[in-house]
This record gives sequence, C-alpha cells and structure tokens, in this order.
Amino acid sequence: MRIDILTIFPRMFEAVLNESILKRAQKKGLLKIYVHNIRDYSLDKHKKIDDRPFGGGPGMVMRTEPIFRAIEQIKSKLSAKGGFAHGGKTKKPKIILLSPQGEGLNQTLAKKLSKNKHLILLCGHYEGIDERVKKRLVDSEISIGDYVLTGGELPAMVLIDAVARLIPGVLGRKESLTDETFQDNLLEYPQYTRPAIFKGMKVPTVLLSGNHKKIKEWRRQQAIRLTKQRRPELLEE
Ligand code: 4FV
Repeated sequence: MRIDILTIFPRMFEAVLNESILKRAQKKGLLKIYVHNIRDYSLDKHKKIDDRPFGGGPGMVMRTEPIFRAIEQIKSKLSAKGGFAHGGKTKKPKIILLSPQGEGLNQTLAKKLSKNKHLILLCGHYEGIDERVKKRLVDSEISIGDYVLTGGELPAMVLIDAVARLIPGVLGRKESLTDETFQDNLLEYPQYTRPAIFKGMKVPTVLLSGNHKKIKEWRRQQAIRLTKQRRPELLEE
C-alpha cells in the first residue's frame, strides 16, 4: 500500500512512522509512506496556507489552492511514473480527510481501508479546510472520535496504525490478528503470562490445564462477559 500524507507539520510523523511495526512494514516494502508539507505547494511568498473565513467568525480556514496543487502533483507524478501500477492500470488514490464530521473509524472500516492500494490522507487545522476541497477532491471524511483536536495529524497516525497492521505480512509471528479485540464484535479476553503467581494473585487454572478446548471456551465466555459489561451495544450489532 502507498500512503501520501498532506500536512503542515510533517515532522510530527517522523517518530511514529520510523518505529516498530510501521518501520518494519516499510522495510519489507509492504507500505510506502510519503509525507508532504502543504506549505511547499503555496504560491504565496510567505507560504501562507490559510485565510480568514468568508462571512466572518473566529479562526482561520485552510485555503484551496495549496491543497489542490499538492494533490495534482502527487497524481501527476503517479501517472508520469506509470502509476502505482497494479496490473499496469493506475489505481486511483482514495483521498481521505480526517475530520470530526467524518465517518467513525472502527475495525470494520480499518479492514475495508486496508484493501486499498493507495491512500492520500489530508490533515486539517484551524477551523477546517475550504469546503470546495471536500466537494472536488475528498472521497471520504473519517473521524477517530467525537472530540475536537488541534489538527488532523494524530487522527492520520491512528488510521495508518489501525490499517497498516491489517495488511497481509505486516504483523510478524509475535503479533497476531487472530482472536483480537472486536473480532466477532467482542472485546478481547483477559491475558496472563509468567509468573503463574504474582503477589498472591494466581492465573486462572484453566489456562494452565493444557486443555485447549476448555481454554478456548473459557476465553470466549470471558470475552462475552467483558463485552456485556462494557460494550453491550457491540453484542446487539
Ligand atoms: C478530528 C477528529 C479533529 C478539527 C479541527 C482538526 C480537528 C482541526 N479529525 N477525528 N476528532 N480534527 O478533531 O479526525 O481542523
């Protein structure tokens, strides 16, 4: 998968993209991530990328032009290079704006996004971006939760992390996708590891029994109990 990120704070991504699983995925060539500074596409002598809202009101709005130029540049580079070819035909990138108005990111949506070959993530700031960018360029808006952040960068990192680990081959032996949280809409069962007794606290004997059928059943019961307790709506779904 290829991911292009449009942001006015490119350095925010350095640490997150160059550690652990995301770093390894790029090394394995399973993930190609390009971070673009929207300011580099501003024709303004001061690289201005925002302006006051028409109709007045507080705050600033991100301008159309630098964002349009940035996305056109990415697309033109792609078609010039023969596209992020898959079987020769250029896969149209899916342009996603991270915003509180977007569709809520959840495991199902992350799984769907992980099937894409090319994502372009647009990180907003201030009061948001000019509506004409949404109308003309944005394929979908995604929110990571009903709260207001200072920018779309953290949501973009959250989305990349949730999606990248679902790309076949990204997770190694130590990590697994099986039986994980939200699998069958259930929260994950309690986990234990050595020592078997710690400060007088024992590990449930069934887990030490070696009886995998009983262990699997216990884990399912625990997952259902926990989900009933904390997220009953998941069971309805
Ligand atoms: C957000 C969210 C979010 C809103 C104004 C950036 C900020 C500023 N994005 N999920 N929650 N974005 O709060 O995705 O433009």
